[in-house]
Amino acid sequence: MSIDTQALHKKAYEIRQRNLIMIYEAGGGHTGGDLSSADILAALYLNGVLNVDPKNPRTPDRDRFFMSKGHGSGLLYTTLAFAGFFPEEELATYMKPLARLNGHPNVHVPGVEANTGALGHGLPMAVGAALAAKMDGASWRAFVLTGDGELQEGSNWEAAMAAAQYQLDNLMLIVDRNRFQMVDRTERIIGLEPLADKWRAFGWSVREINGHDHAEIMQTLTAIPFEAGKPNCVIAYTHKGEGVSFIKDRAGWHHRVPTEEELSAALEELRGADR
Ligand SMILES: Cc1ncc(C[n+]2csc(CCOP(=O)(O)OP(=O)(O)O)c2C)c(N)n1
Ligand SMILES: [Mg+2]
Repeated sequence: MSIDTQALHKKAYEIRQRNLIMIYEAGGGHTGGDLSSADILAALYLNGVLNVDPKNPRTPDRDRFFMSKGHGSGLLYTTLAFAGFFPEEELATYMKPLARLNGHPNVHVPGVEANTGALGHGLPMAVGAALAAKMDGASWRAFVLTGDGELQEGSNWEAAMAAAQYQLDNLMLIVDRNRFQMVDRTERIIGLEPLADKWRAFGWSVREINGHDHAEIMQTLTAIPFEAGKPNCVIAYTHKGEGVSFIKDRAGWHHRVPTEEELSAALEELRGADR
């Protein structure tokens, strides 16, 4: 690990800790999926993958990021706060009445590009954004993170065809391939494999990575475009609940909130890995 990736690993574990506290205080949230995407979000926002300015979040030439797995709003907000888009203290208002930190991403929050969470809509939006950049001759890129279960939504595959048709090599889809959806493993509900081959067949350039390895994440996300004229797909193999042994790979933790005892045990584990 280089110095940079070590620092990023530490940040991702700090995000996980703050995120779990937020879910506990709110009495709601999506624990397993937040923990699985934390390393990817940390790389995007805290290590310069996305060209965004927290002090000027609407600057026209910014990269656009769509959190298509919008149930991960807690993770998105925590990362945006860590990146400086709004004060960390606001995280205490997550899911509180009249607060803007809603249970799914809300465009009124600085840094949030779109309201998402009805699964299957982030990729279509990102395709539109990437096409707009091409039509404007602009150099910004569109990134989107989907869940793997989310890919069972047919809208993704319509968007996939459009992206290839328009040669959107300024578009990057990252799939959080944690192999679980809400109640069970994806392959036991509507199987996705061979997932990489499906994207290739749809005309995309595909790379498969360990979604918890910061060196691999950084190398891959900064390599856009993988091939001129082709949209980019990163299948990031992750674990739902990564970082906490009693949450990891357990379907029951999709949206379970930790008890006080579970929270302190989880924080202790996360602090131990925070090196
Ligand atoms: C259209 C739609 N259907 C159902 C839901 C309810 N829902 C929220 S999360 C989820 C499971 C998503 O699984 P996955 O995409 O694999 O996400 P992750 O494992 O990263 O949490 C479901 C069914 C939704 N938000 N939107
Ligand atoms: Mg999943």
